[in-house]
Amino acid sequence: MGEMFSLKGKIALVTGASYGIGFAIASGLAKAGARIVFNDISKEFVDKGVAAYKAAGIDAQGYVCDVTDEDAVNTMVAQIENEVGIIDILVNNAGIIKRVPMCEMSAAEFRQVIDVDLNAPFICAKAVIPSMIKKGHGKIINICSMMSELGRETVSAYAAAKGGLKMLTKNIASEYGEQNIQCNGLGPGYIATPQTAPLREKQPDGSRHPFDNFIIAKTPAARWGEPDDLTGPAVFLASDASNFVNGHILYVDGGILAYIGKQPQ
Ligand code: NAP
Ligand code: GCO
Repeated sequence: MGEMFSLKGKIALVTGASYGIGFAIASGLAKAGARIVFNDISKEFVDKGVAAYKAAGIDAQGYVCDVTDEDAVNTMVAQIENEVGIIDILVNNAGIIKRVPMCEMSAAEFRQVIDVDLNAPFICAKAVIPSMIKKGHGKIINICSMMSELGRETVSAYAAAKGGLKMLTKNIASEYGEQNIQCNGLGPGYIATPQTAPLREKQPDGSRHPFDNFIIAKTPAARWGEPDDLTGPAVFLASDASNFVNGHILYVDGGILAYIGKQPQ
């Protein structure tokens, strides 16, 4: 059974993985035997990431690359194939969010979120699929969201992107399943990372942020997720254990999507 979850001999590219969810997922894939390559948008963060992986006992290779830049992504993938080998596993993790009421959000801001959270996964998947086909297998994992299923105030661009990412996942699964490429989504709930730090900030009186209390009430597990909560599901979707799972969004949300929420006391 262990072999089924082994990633020995596999090369995994995790985008935007200097820290946060990407770092945790990459670390989990490494523990399962994968060779890790990752990118970030700045050399400073790539260098910090390489040091952090090293401190965790992981020999990760970092590349500076803006995932919205198709030429840069194609150059990075060619460099990885030349220096490390063909990418077996792609995790489209890099992402941004802008929390702005829709009617106050500029079209440029909306487009920027769509560019990173939806166009970039398309660009990165398109860059790795040809070699996966030649190799005879591939795994693509798109990091979706609660906002792939639900809306909320101020996150219109992000929800549109993550909803689109759910359908891009299903479409890649449909178009390349015959070439033994499985494309699935991982849908984290509310996870404690820099991206959600503003939603968890202590109030001036030392009390919890109202949104923090809201999420605790909406989550059966009554806690925020940790990035490490995602590593097991990620290894499953990256391994042979999921070879007949395709086009599925695996929500790792502590039960948020199943729960109406705790009745206010
Ligand atoms: P994060 O802490 O903000 O980290 C995002 C990472 O993506 C950073 O390393 C960032 O690099 C990188 N990035 C952003 N734009 C990029 C670009 N154009 N090119 C390359 N790298 C880029 O976010 P996170 O919480 O770890 O989230 C990671 C993924 O999970 C995102 O797709 C997010 O939407 C999704 N997600 C998060 C949660 C949550 O509750 N945290 C829940 C569901 C889904 P820089 O720091 O250099 O900009
Ligand atoms: C927000 C949060 C969420 C999480 C995540 C939930 O402002 O609502 O940032 O969007 O990041 O996507 O799954």
